[in-house]
Amino acid sequence: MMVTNKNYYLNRRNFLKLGAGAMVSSEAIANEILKLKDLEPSNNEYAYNYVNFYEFSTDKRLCVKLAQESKLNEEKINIEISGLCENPITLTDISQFKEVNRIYKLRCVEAWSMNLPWSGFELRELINLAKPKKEAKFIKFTSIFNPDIFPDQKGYGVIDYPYVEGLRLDEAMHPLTILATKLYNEPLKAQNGAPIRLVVPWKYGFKYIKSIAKIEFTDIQPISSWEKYNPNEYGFYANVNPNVPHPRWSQSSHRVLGSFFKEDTEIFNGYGDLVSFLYNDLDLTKNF
Ligand SMILES: Nc1nc2c(c(=O)[nH]1)N[C@H]1C(S)=C(S)[C@@H](COP(=O)(O)O)O[C@H]1N2
Ligand SMILES: [Mo]
Repeated sequence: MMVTNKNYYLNRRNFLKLGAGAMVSSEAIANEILKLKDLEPSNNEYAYNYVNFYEFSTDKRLCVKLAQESKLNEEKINIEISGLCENPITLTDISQFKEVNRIYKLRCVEAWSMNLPWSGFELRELINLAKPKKEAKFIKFTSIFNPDIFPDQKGYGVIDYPYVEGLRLDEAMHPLTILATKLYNEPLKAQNGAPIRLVVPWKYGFKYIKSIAKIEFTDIQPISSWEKYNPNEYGFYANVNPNVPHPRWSQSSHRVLGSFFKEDTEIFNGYGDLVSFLYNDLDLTKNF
């Protein structure tokens, strides 16, 4: 069965209040987001075995084996939150945040997708706790750096480590953006970014930074690992966009893992009704 994204529709008027930052917990948005649950999760064999985690390996299956045998399994949540905020903290206890369960479509830049049932909490809860200063415009995320855990961090890696990602503060405050600690109702497996990782469903999968160790509020746009690796191929925004091809392949359609069929790729991965207001002033062709 092919899953479509037509399961939700947004009351735009109520949502725009969110854009203005006034009503962050609008009931209308909460209801729309709850409807996302109508998406049917892919068979979990894909999420568990078809994995991108370069710190272990570029080979999708080998990195699963290496992750399962690694010391990453012993890591507890420990995120240093710093930079331009009033309340820098080390986050170890997430019980203070409301647990949310979200089934989202993940669209990888490599042109495949799967539907994943995440549990975690909205990133904006953590941001509100940290109290960003006025000058803070971006959030920079950094993965764990530990060569005893990650073989590709010994010597020269395939990409520069630690893995870094970033969001604009308003993207990070969006209620669709979550930090996930569980997948398929189980604590994140090592290969999926234990103990805690980012999920931003309207962006390509490489934004979903795994095994987060650090979160910083900044006034300048962070340079993400893939952007640094090749800025012509991987931009900062990484919004799913069928109209902007990757220099080496089309992004107009993708393979749905577990299905024989290809599916047309939708702008913002089908979440445009909920997020397009964030980009009214942006040329999406230049800011890909
Ligand atoms: N630290 C880190 N995070 C990462 C990656 C990585 O190599 N290292 N790969 C990214 C890519 S390209 C994708 S598609 C998703 C894949 O997440 P999954 O393997 O849990 O499905 O994680 C992203 N997060
Ligand atoms: Mo990816």
